[in-house]
Amino acid sequence: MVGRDRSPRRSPSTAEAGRARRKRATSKRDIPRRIQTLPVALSIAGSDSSAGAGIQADLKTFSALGIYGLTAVTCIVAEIPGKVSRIEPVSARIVREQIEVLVRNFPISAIKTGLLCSAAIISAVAEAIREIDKMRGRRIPLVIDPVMIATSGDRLLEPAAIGAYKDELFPLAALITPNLEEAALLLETKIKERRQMGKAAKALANQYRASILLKGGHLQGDDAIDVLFHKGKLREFSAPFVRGVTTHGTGCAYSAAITSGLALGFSLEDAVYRAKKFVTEAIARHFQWGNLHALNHSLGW
Ligand code: PXL
Repeated sequence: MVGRDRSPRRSPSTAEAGRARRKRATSKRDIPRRIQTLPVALSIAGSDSSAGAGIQADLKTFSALGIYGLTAVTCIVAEIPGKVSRIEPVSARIVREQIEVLVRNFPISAIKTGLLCSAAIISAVAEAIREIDKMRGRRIPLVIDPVMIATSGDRLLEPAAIGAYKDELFPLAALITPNLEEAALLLETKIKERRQMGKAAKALANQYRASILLKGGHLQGDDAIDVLFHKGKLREFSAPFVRGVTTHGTGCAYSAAITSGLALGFSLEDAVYRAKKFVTEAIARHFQWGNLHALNHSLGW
């Protein structure tokens, strides 16, 4: 006589039945297999351990704005918001190689640079970008955030690197996005009032044959006003200045958002307009842990 088979297989427990159901729900057949694609942008920048600036900020911004972000790391910064502890550059050779392998394989629509650390790295980046332009027979949209000094006041770029920026990288840019301090260092003059911003933006645009977005964030007043000099015209972008937030990496998020806009095919003016809105919201809806603040990069366009 054959006895009743009481093996768990024939009479599954509730837990097993649940496991089987979950397995069915995630079986290969149910995963959409349509090819998905996104516009691609590349950030060439430093790593910020606290993830509010640098490549971490760029990647968060790209993701929030519908862009697949790639990175070429230039240096590693050990820091928390407000305090840079140590910076170590990587070799110019590995910076160049990161860019080259990406460019050979991904359909990159736009590039941004952030902290480039040294003259040698700036030269390597400029050489790699000249190669891309030559290969494609046209200029790739390049946004340069000429990061020199952190919001905390810490110097991030070696002084000798300013010459390399001017001679090698700026001439390849579609847009350069200095803040007032950076513009003052580049022009070797002081910019103290709003009235002087237009003139400074024009002077930089003429020197480097690129459009200039001069960010007036740190200037007095209730509004954060930026001036864009593009195709011979000046335009102002203004947003209420959000007080009481210790911002860090605002410039990174701003230039990454502009780069996202260009990768999506927006005009430069439109990309700047929308990026300004994105950054203003990211500040207003920041995250906070005690007195540590961080931008909220997760909001969309
Ligand atoms: O926000 C400027 C900046 C850019 N890039 C990196 C940084 C910082 C500021 O600290 O660490 C990597």
